[in-house]
Amino acid sequence: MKRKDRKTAERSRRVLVSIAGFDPSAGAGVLLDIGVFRARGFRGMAVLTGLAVQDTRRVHRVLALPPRFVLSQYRTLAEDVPLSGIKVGMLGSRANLRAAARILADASGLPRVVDPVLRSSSGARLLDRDAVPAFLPALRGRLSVLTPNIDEASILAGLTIASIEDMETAARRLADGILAPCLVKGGHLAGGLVNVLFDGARTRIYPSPRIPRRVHGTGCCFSSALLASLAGGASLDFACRQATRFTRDAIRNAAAVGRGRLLLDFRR
Ligand code: PXL
Repeated sequence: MKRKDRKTAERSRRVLVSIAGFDPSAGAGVLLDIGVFRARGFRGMAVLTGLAVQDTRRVHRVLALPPRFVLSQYRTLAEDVPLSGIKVGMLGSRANLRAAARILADASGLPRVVDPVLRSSSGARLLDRDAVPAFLPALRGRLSVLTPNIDEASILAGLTIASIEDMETAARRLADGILAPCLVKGGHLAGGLVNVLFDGARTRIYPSPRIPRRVHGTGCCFSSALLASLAGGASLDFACRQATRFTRDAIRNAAAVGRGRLLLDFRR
């Protein structure tokens, strides 16, 4: 077997797990995450935190699963399968935030990307209100990188974000709060699109052309692609560059499948 083929075969046996919600349209949540892991050469598995009633237009309802069930799904899987990285997305409830904190502490040797999902693109609440103030303290010291969008960064850091400088301030504040790097995704800011990373020492900026298309799932896509790069051995800087590009391409390839938002697509 050629060296490149052997490397591909080795990677496809490696497993990344998404701890997140179920979107039946596969536009976001664990189905999308597994698609990204696959496109980046990894096998994907999932631990469900909740279920949505959802189409491409909006989220109609969300049901959070019991935290013991979430923990049990993870621990059963992790005892059997060697995992190469963890991504946390929608959690639904404060109890599931605590469950995720325990899972992340158990997996301290692995790359762990946390996407602090608060609302869907259509505005539905995906984390109970009482869990929001508990979010940073619960995960402090238990992750490799946090990936909020502008709205999430603004709520979690407690400031209004209207510029790239504000994004930097929020990234710093959040990084201090969780004791890990923070990348603020700029997709929802007017003007040019940039992602802003504060890695604990310095700020880095990742520009990307804005593609004016009504999509959803870009947050899930970015955080999953970031995890795949980190699990593949990339530096945080290079992983952020790769994930920015991967997400841009997924938006470019997005297709109108239902009557609502476009669904992302990936090329291998
Ligand atoms: O895009 C955020 C998100 C995450 N997870 C699930 C979702 C959504 C948005 O709709 O449904 C399950």
